[in-house]
Amino acid sequence: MTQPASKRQFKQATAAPAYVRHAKLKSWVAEVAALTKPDSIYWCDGSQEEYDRLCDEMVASGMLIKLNQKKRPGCFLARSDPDDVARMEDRTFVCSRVKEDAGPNNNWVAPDEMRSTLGKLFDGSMRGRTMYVIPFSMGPLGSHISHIGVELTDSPYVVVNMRLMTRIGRKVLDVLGDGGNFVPCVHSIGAPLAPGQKDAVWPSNKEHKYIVHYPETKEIWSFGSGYGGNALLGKKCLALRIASIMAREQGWLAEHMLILGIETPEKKKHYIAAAFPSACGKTNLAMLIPPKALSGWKVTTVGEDIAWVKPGKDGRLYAINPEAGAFGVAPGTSMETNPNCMAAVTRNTIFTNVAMTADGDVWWEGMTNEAPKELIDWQGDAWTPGCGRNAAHPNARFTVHSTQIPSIDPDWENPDGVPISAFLFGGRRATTVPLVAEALDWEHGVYMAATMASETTAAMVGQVGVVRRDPFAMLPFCGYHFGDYFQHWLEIGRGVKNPPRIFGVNWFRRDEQGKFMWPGFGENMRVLQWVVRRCEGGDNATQTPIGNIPRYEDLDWKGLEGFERIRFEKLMEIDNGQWGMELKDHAELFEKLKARLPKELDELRAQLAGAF
Ligand code: SAT
Ligand code: MN
Repeated sequence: MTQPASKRQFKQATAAPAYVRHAKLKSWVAEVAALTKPDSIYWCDGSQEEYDRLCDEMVASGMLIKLNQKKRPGCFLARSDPDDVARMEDRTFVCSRVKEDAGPNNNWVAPDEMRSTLGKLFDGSMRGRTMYVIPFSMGPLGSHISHIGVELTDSPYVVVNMRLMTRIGRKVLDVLGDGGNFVPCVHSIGAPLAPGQKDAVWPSNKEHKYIVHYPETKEIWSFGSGYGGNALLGKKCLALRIASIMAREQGWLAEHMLILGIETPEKKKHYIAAAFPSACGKTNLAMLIPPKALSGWKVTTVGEDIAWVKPGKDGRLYAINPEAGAFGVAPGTSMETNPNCMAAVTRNTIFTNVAMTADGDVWWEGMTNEAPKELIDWQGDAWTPGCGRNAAHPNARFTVHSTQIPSIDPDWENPDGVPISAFLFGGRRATTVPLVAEALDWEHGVYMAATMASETTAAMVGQVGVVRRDPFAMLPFCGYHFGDYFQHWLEIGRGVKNPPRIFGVNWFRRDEQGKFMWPGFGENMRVLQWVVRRCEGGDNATQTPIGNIPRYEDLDWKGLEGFERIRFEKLMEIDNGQWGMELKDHAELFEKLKARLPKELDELRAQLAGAF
């Protein structure tokens, strides 16, 4: 019996399918295959049938566990290697020709030296495996803001996640045509298989890990890790590090920002883009449901991690979400904190490193008040409450397509993007930084964003809870010198007639007992409301040295009347002593960047220092 063409092709064909017309793409794929020596090459068409087949194969190999299909139809669980659970910032490199161009914010190795190191590691690294060719579009297919990449990978887990996170397959090659530009992305887990060798459930390279970007040639090479931002190369590698470089060259912005829509009771629509470091609540804010008492206000989701922002002809900035899905943090997500997200992950979702219940459902810390009596933890071991271990890894994730988010905005795929009224910048700060402050002008807003800081989270390998400067929430993602990046931001704002207003926010301030002072989650709507009213020209603020802030009476307290004025004032306090120290920290950051720091920012710092 003859098999359908797609079946026959799988794991056998090494020649590109007839529909691939791009000669340069074909020769590059052949070149990488000659280096990495996979058993076969498979061109992903992006179909549902292909996705299902790859999932079935991973279930057979043990890489995926099929969850209870009655409770979670179309859902799977992956358990990673315990050493491969997050982005690795110290293994991430920007290899520009000139070291200064990468800036002190990036690890740098000379490109020739890196190419020689990687050449050895990639030599034969796909032996015994299939090399998948994944053409993908970041942004709606054919949008003038979108860019195409092609990822070559030996991980089927990467293929299925890329299908949820981006637009992949044949339709992308149709847009690419026979000569279009694409960003070449090569990924190998770095675990070749000898004939007959049994595969690990989550293969990766224990010794060597490299996530490498070449700015001048716009290439990405990633070796040794199969996890998240290290392996799904469309995300942080292309859509932020490489895109930030392209954006500077071409006059736009690639940012670590969610995008949300707000409809006011007057039916006016505003869009806000907000930058927060990884695992600081971008997904929750993007999917926020306003408190019932604030009737008439509606929030919709355009994106939850990345925004590409371009000046429009009307003098405003327009943003697209380059992704098509969410790779969100599971722990802490619940019906209380994010009901939209809980609804999104009821089906067709890939979970990574969450715990499994006895009946094949998922669980993570914070999902319910009480933990189930027994679980299988993220490493596959029996778990009971009080055993002293986490059931889910703190950076456990779900991958889900955007169309499953109930709050998805009708314009989320608008190829022209959505007009941005405000940019928000926020970190996790236990002290010093008030709930919200509006920058006095664009320059001051750039200063605010440039000097923001946040406590570190489990999204990257390293110590959790340490305050570090994370300008624009881009510290791990800006592909070039931060001084040049600040300058680019200054120029973008000066170049448009109606730039968005800029705000700093902090949902995470704590009281003397260490408790969060602000309820956060849905209640953040009150801050968004104030932001919208500011954008509409409202006279609802008072000026301080660090920006315009709301007075108690400027926020809508309907439904939260118990939040007293005295508590609010504590939450908004601008303490001279704390700000004196804060400004010393700003000076320290600027000292590191001084070779390329725009002088306006240092002038603003000096002015501010005089106020405290
Ligand atoms: O691992 S990812 O970079 O994809 C997620 C994150 O850290 O934001
Ligand atoms: Mn992120």
